[in-house]
Amino acid sequence: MSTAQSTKLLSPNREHTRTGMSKEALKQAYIDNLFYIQGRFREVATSHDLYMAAAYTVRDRLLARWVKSAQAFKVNRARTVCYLSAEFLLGPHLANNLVNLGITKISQESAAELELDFAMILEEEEEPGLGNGGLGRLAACFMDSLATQCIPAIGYGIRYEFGIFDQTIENGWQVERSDTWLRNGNPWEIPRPKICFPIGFGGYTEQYRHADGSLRHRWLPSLEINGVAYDTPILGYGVGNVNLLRLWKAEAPQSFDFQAFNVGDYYGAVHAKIEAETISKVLYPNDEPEVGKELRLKQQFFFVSCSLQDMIRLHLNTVGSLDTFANKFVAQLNDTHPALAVAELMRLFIDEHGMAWEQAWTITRNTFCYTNHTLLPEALETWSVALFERLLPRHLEIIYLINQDFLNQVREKFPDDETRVIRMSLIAEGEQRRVRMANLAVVGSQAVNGVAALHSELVKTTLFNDFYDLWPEKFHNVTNGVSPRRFMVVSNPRLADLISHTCGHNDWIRDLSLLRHLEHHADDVELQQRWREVKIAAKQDFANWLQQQTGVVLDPQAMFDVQAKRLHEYKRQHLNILHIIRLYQRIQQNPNQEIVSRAFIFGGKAAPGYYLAKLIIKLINAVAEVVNHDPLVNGRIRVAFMPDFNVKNGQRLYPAADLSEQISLAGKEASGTGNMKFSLNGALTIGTLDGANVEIREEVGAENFFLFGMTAAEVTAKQREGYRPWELYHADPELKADIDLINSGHFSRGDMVLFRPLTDHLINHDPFMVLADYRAYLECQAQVSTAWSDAANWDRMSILNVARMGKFSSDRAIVEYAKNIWNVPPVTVER
Ligand code: GPK
Repeated sequence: MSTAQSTKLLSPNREHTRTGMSKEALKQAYIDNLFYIQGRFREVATSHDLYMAAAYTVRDRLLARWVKSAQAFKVNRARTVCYLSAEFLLGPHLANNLVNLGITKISQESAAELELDFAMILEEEEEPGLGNGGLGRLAACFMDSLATQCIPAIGYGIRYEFGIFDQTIENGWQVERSDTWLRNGNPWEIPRPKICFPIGFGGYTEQYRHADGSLRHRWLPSLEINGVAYDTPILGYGVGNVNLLRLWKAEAPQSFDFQAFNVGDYYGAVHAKIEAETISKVLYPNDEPEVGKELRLKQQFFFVSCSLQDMIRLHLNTVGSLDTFANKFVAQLNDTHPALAVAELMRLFIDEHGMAWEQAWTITRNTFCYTNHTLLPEALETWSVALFERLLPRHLEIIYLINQDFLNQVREKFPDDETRVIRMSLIAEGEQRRVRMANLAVVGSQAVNGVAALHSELVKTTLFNDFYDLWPEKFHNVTNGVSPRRFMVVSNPRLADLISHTCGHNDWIRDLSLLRHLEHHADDVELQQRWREVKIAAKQDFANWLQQQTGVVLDPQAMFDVQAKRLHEYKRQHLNILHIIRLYQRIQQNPNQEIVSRAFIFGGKAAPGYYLAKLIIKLINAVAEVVNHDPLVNGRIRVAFMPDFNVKNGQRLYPAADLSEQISLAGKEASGTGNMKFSLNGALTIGTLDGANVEIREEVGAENFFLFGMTAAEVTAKQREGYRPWELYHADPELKADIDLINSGHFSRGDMVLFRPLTDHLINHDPFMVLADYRAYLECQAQVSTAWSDAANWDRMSILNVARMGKFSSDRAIVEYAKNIWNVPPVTVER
């Protein structure tokens, strides 16, 4: 665009550039923003400047709706959901906001007229990676659906300065690099320096006589820091509703260094300031196992206290009394990370607002609901009483009091059952006494839910069986879902267009059950053909990107067999590798056999301290190195590890998959959500009866799902009778040959010890029963290959699969929460 053109665009008679949705208004706004916010004209603008101008253009349009929403919620005194989560794995905002505003097409046209590279501008955005995996991404999908379903909501979390690390692969190993997502600024957030709360740590508690004559407790912390709000608007799809994501940043108070400064310890004072600010510095990068670090507990208390103080402020602003707090708010605890909220709300009510214990407890219990996301024992949070006492002395007192009342209730209902009391206590006794956060969350909540039908059953019958005996009505299931906006419309526009064209409308984007209509067309040869073209095009796009990232070349005609998720033994990426090694050995033995060409694609990060998970990444890359260069294989199988699997790269991958690997040991994956993302993009699933796989299979039909492996009940039975993996290793010659080939150094340039920690562990312990499911997995994979060979039928299955996946929209999940758990009605905001 020439300077003359920009001048022409600056005409006085134009639609309002802050809110206008016409092409002219958008173009005008873009030029203005480039000029007035970035201080650039086109000829000298960097690609980042061009992105920022686009982001601000979109943000203005969000803000108009946001203010309107805030007004509507205030006037209506709307009941509001507060989603408390230590993680929000949002992914890039720009493309999603364009879709939700309904201006993707017109923006593309505007960009073209301004001679801008639209795709390059979208590519420029650095995603906020404020989460690890499924749990954090679920929170982000829920924010999208809350707004889309017009449910007034605030997401509360932490504004980590460094999100999940960036992963690179060097010499086959994972290398972590810090995620500096804020270095170029974040156009989507608005700092609110005046929304700021003091957060205490340490010190002691005492009783005192309050001015009103009552005897009260108070906490005198030894350290106080501030939490400052940073707000991001979250717009719903095709509605006027905008909700608020409010993330807290830790700052030292102004007065912080005053005393130290006066005695001359300026350096020490600055150091203390830095210390305070470390609280929101970095996300802990481990997915399920808890690290139990002091800073992590500080983070949890920090964001919980900020959020509750904010909720109290908001309520007192409009109502003036806390008696109705639980009518105004319902607070969802996303796992136990925010479970301290139970004790903190009690403290705020009692110590700060003079409420009586009984009333405070009733309101607290009516406020909270808790979602459990895992049964893995190593992931269940406990904190040592000693640490608790040092950091949060008043909260420990309150937890003891809650526990006393609670255990009396247990004794009343189950007399003479002290072992039950010991199991249910909020405190685990033993050499080192510990606070059980899950028990605190259950006791302090009115509703507890699991995230898939199987998981919720196991929650009732195993993990929280004692609590289920006491309060059966408290337990619910809400099967997870994913956002069809982000994981279909934004990430796979070709498929979205084909679906809309076939259905004759795009209403399915807000009511995913309407995908059913595709069933009528599953046998339509023309649709099958176009379906296939869409898939091939997505595979080609992905292959191009992957080649540029890794040098590995994939053939889009090959089956893309994909496993992308956090690296964890329970997810069994190593089972997948054993299958690849088996195919490789079969080719070595019989090079001329007919085999189905497959590209095995892996993606996922390992927790930096999880040695075996990192060794599995190394093994994948080692196998890739050999297989990809073997002349006998001759390209018929390819193995690739895509680096840095995050939301942005996931969006490239989901549309390209033919086969989705969901092969966790039954009973271990609470739900899974990647399974839904792949399936909604037309991949067929090979999977165990675990998590939401069970329901996916129910929906798409057993004949369209490749099932293998033990059931959760069989797993338990086998563990009970004694599992002996070494017997399986010796009994199955192919299994033995696969493991032995790893140990021979074949994939490690003769190094025979490199992978021993992994193979020894499999043979001698195998906690996730890889060997037990190995044979069934191979047989199932053979069925997959047979099915693939009938291309038309595969396409038909793929269409049916998508047609029947409507249940797995996060919109459905949010409507269930709103009706069955939260009791929150929608409030529609005019567009
Ligand atoms: C569960 F406990 C946890 C955790 O710390 N992090 C995490 O991502 C996942 N999860 C489960 O592993 C998935 O099965 C589930 O779909 C997801 O949470 C969302 O519920």
